[in-house]
Amino acid sequence: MYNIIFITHNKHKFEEAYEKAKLFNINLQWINLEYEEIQDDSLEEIARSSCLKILELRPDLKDKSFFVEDAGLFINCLRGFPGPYSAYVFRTIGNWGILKLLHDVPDNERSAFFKSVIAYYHSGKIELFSGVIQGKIIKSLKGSQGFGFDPIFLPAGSNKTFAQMNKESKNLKGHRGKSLQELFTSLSKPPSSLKDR
Ligand code: ITT
Repeated sequence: MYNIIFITHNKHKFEEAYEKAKLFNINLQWINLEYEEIQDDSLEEIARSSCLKILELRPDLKDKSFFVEDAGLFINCLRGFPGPYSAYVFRTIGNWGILKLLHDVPDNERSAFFKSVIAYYHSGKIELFSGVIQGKIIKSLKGSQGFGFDPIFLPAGSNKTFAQMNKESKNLKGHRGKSLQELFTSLSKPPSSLKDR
């Protein structure tokens, strides 16, 4: 059984990842660590630099395998806002603030996507994995599961928001489920079939 560590202070993110890891027979451990995240327009840069920051703070993790994950909601009619600034925007204006910003925007112009980027550290290297889910911002909050922007995000082809789905269904469709799938699949491959290792 593979042991890896997910470093996040977000319990919901860990729970989603834990569920997914079980399917791959991976034992996922949680380190709930607060660290300073850089501000950048790219989730990839933020995730990569978080790994480096963590190694500075916790040199004992140099010999371990761990990952961080950075995610954001990108609303097309707002030119990708809040994107990499999603945590700040959620803390400040929240779901109601987003609904207010989109108040006059018609149904066919409310498209948005979530993106998740994982930076996985092992043996002195960092590898990136990502996942995207397309959908749209609905006009009111629906559902009570999940976290963050889940109640206002309707994935394409679904009649339920992420907040109306259980973790398993969100993981099957969602951005984080997809980036985790990429990471865990790469870990499950025999070493000889892995490129650049
Ligand atoms: P860590 O950085 O400690 O992992 P975080 O909560 O700050 O936790 P992110 O920076 O990745 O996580 O996410 C930024 C925000 O985007 C997050 O606080 C949520 O409001 C929102 N978000 C991210 N993933 C989401 C999801 O799956 N569903 C709903 N909202 C999400």
